[in-house]
Amino acid sequence: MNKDIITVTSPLLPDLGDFNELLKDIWDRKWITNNGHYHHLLESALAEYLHVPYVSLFTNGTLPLITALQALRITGEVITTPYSFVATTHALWWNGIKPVFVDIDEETCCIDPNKIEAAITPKTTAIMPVHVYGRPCDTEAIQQIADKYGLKVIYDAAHAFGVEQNGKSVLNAGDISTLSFHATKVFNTIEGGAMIMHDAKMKQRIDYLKNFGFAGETEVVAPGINSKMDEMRAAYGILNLKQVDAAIEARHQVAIKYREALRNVEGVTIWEDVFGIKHNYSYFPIFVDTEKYGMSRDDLYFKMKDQGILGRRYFYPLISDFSTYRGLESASKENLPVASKMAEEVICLPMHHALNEDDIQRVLDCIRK
Ligand code: T4K
Repeated sequence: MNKDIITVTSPLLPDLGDFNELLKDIWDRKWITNNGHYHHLLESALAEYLHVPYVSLFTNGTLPLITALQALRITGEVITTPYSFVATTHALWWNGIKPVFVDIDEETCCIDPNKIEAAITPKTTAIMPVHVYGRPCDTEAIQQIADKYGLKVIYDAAHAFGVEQNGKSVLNAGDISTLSFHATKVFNTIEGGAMIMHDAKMKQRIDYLKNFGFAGETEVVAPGINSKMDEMRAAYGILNLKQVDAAIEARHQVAIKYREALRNVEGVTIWEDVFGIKHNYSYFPIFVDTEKYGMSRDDLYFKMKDQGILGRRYFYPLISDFSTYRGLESASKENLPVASKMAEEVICLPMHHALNEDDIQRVLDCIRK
């Protein structure tokens, strides 16, 4: 057995020499956090790269979710998906909001717009969908429902860095979108995140909120929090932004090889690229049908593990199955048949810029044999 471990992802790291140069500059400036030089540079560079009007940097991808709900004064109930990382629902809970889970669409694993209206009650104030694996939600259908019922839409776009649909960034959909720049993401700042908003007024409000609500030395305009990105991580982000296109292209090449080899494997469903979408290849999910494949998802998952191939079952268990949430009415399996099925079948294969031919072959051999 080959003992080299192949992990589901591996962080994109800037050149250490280049990073040292920027660190030296930060040391010289003696300004290490609180809206510094590199913070400004990264916000502008990201707005340009992502084709969005305003970016506000955060210290991770969870705090912009929590802060967005505060900024839009969301209360009561929010419709969301159970098929995500647990931070999506936690952000609601931290705001004292009741999550209402709605089932997902099998083609995208994103919230199914056809099932949203039935979950709306007089207490519903917003929808919080997730662009799972970077596949865009049906943003038009979701916006139509939101407009009809006067609801806000906050997209958890943690996986959707750089994703475009018909030439437009998906990050411009809804009222606010949030990103994660965690080490495991396509673009990372070690820990980090961002919020995308449409107007200068909201950008200003968010910038206050992430700095304790300070609107000047002696004025606090809201009960804000501290979620500012420091200068070291902003500088690291500037360097990573320069190589992220190459990293995405390297991921694309891995996806091509996986697809060629797995397209005709009985019982294994893979996703193809969708016309009109600029994908970021952040994850490569496969879905295993036990009967047709002749082995269950978990058996394949543990077989891979035994061979040092650390795929991950993102997103199993469903958020609605965690003890914190499973008492909610909307968390029942009967309410979430598609999400339950996908969570039982999914394995995210290793997918990152540094996978080599041998790694890819080992993954494929393990699945095909
Ligand atoms: N919304 C959504 C939809 C999200 O997916 C996430 C985060 C968030 C919100 C919240 O954003 P953040 O607050 O995290 O910025 C990981 C990440 O910690 C998490 O950011 C991510 N989603 C989630 C899907 O995955 P784990 O527990 O699976 O990570 P971990 O530590 O097991 O790492 C996975 C693999 O990555 C390792 O096996 C090896 C590799 N790795 C990881 C790290 C941290 C490295 O090679 N180097 C590293 O430094 O949660």
